[in-house]
Amino acid sequence: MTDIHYNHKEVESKWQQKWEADKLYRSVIDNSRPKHYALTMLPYPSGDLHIGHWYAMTPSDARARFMRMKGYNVLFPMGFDAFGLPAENAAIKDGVHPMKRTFQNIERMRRQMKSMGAMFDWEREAVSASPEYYKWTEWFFIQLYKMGLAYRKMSAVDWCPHCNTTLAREQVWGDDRHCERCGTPVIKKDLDQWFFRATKYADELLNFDGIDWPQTVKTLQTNWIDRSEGASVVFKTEIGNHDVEIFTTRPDTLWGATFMVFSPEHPLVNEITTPENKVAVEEYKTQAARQTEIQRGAVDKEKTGVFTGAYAINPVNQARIPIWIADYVMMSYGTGAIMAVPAHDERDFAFAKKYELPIVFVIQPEVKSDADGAEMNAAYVGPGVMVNSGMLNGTKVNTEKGRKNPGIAKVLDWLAKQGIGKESVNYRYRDWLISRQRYWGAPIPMVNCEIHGWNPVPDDQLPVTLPEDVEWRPTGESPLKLHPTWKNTTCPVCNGPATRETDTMDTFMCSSWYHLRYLSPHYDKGPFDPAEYDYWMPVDTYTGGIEHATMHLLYTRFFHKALRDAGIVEGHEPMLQLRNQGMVLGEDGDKMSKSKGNVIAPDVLVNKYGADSVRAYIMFFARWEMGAPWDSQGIEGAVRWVRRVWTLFTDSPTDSITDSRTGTDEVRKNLRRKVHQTLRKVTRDYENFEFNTIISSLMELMNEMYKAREAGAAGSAEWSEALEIYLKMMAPVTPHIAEELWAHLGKPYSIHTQQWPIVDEAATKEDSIELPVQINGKVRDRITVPAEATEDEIKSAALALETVQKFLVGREPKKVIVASRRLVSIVV
Ligand code: ANZ
Repeated sequence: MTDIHYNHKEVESKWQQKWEADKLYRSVIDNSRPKHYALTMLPYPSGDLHIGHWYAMTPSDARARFMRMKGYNVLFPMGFDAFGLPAENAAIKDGVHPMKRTFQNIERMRRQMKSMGAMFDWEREAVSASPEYYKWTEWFFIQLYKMGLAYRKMSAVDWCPHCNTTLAREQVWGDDRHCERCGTPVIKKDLDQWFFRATKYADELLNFDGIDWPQTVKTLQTNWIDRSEGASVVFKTEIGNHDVEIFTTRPDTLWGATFMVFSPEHPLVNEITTPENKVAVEEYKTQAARQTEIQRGAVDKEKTGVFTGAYAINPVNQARIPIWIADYVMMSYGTGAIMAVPAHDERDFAFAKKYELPIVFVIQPEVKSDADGAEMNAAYVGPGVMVNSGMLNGTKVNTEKGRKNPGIAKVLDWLAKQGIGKESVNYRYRDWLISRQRYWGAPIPMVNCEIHGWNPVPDDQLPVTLPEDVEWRPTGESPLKLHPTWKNTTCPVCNGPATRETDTMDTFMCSSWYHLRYLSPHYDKGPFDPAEYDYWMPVDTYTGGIEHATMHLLYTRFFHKALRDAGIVEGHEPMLQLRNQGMVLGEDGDKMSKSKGNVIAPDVLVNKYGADSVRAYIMFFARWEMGAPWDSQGIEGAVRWVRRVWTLFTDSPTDSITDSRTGTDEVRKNLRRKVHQTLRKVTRDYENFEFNTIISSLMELMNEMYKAREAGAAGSAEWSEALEIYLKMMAPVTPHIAEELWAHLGKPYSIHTQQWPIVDEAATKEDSIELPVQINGKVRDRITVPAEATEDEIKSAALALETVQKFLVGREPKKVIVASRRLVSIVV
């Protein structure tokens, strides 16, 4: 086996088979060891594992292996997020059943994943499209329904005309609002839909206490939820006396509201519009519907709108103000109607200027004494004093939001006392739209009866399984609806004829709880085995892409909180620590895509270089959280490292011999120092997910070991220790070759169950230290002193320097300071 040439194919397949046969990566409850649940995002079974999967998974695997060697009982599971549109779109295109395609793809990808040599515990594999999984997805839906967290509502939804389905807000991308999956521009459509009341948890989701998540993800979620404090105030229409509620962040400007603007979709528009304005209003509504919200909301967009002919009464001063409709007011935010304060809001200002509406100044800057609406050429948005505001004149307002602003707090109290308005918080965050008009998803387990309305399917009838005999037609209706019999059932209340919900669930529902299914993927008395839950949860480290920040990573937090309130899970958060990897780009620096022809296929690389080299290169070529363009030349460096390690180990004496051939004391001591210094650094790097510097440290140590061997160190105890520590440090990165060389050293199988070596701090100490010497704050020289030198010894060594003597010219220095043994500072 001490081949000169390293045969990666033979070595890797040999160990993969042995590890599998020995169940080396099987994770079971073990109360004698601390547990570590390492979770990495599960793939969609697209059919081929791409380099991005490797980039996400193999460093996560290395980290999990490191934790295992550190003494943790590690759970590192893998599965497939197997429902979803692509399989169904493909079925429509070429007729292959999504179930067949999906399970074939899984088969293939599982094989590819095994080639990574990762420590996945395949006995815990969970596949969201299997009935034993989606039974519990359905069951969870019912639990949320029973808690009042699932409800049905008619609403205008985002609709992809190509995929023929509704999309959640998160699945609508870009300024042009296109479908996340197929790129088609999204339109609005009215449909009866199921929602989860995620907004109930909006405030709690803004709280990240107790979890170690990247600031970027926390910021993205915070901005996504977009909490905004203000007031809701009711205006009355002059005719019809309708209540119109508005949301404003500036209740202090109420006296400056000189008109109202309704969203063109506002339900009162038809009623209040006077006959002579009907035509113009209808025309305007039609053209507004053609635009996206982003286009409509752009600050610099030319403001347009039409007068409805109706008026409202401003409740603070009884002013009669006109009601307009304009597309810059969105039905999806606040109440869909605003009070317009042109003097202090830029959009309202532009609108008032264009349509010659009055501008009333109500916040006076403290410095600039006289300003008048008519002369303003921009809205004033700064701090100041309330004027033209009746009783509240003189109130100072700063630019803080909500109650934190004493002026606004005063206004809010006044409004409440007068019964005009109340404090209110508004979120951009919406309830989660669950319904999809598709086949390949978990059925929504609800039944509708003419007498008893909607009721959940009884537990003993779960899962509601998908029928296999369906027809593929892109009709906009789910094939479940077109199926001749599937939807017919009986009412759980009266047993009379009833129909099933034919929509399926958003696949993000399946991935919101997969970490729980891994605990016991075949358990049938509940979604998970409570004993497994108690031992393994919560997830200790979660790794995956940041692109999920406002989707999966937010859904799963909401879902956990809902399950907590249902008494199903414990704790406030499902995943304690999150780390995001960056992206591997094509060699051209662009995102990899088939159409650009810049896709790197891991299978080809594994075949050519071996999994260990691919893993090592992936960890080496970029800071993990940053990512970088792929570099086909660069991988040769990793390959060379692996080969040189092989040679170093197979081409050196391994037995301890204690004669003159083992190098000088100096050589052996230096080797040991370097080994333990590297170990300290590498340990820290594994802990911090700094994979690239692990590899560079190992490369550096290897060079030192070659030098030490030249100097005769091979065969010494220090040499043996170096070999052993070296293999342990590389084992998480390159598990196969490490196992092979471990066996070559005659050590007991398996290296992956060995304890992580402990740093001998004493051995890491340098013999001497070098310090810069400053004179009057400027570095003028350096000194080298023995590592154990005292402060006084360092001082006299510094003062003895020729450079220092020149500066002193015979005088005594004013001050000599040795700053934490790092720097000598002399003041002359
Ligand atoms: C009067 C006012 C005066 C406002 C002023 C601002 C400045 P954020 O911070 O994003 O929550 N608004 C409310 N609903 C709207 C809708 N559906 N479409 C477009 N605009 C809407 O913004 C809240 C502010 O945005 C609200 O406060 C309202 O304008 C506007 F000097 O009310 B404001």
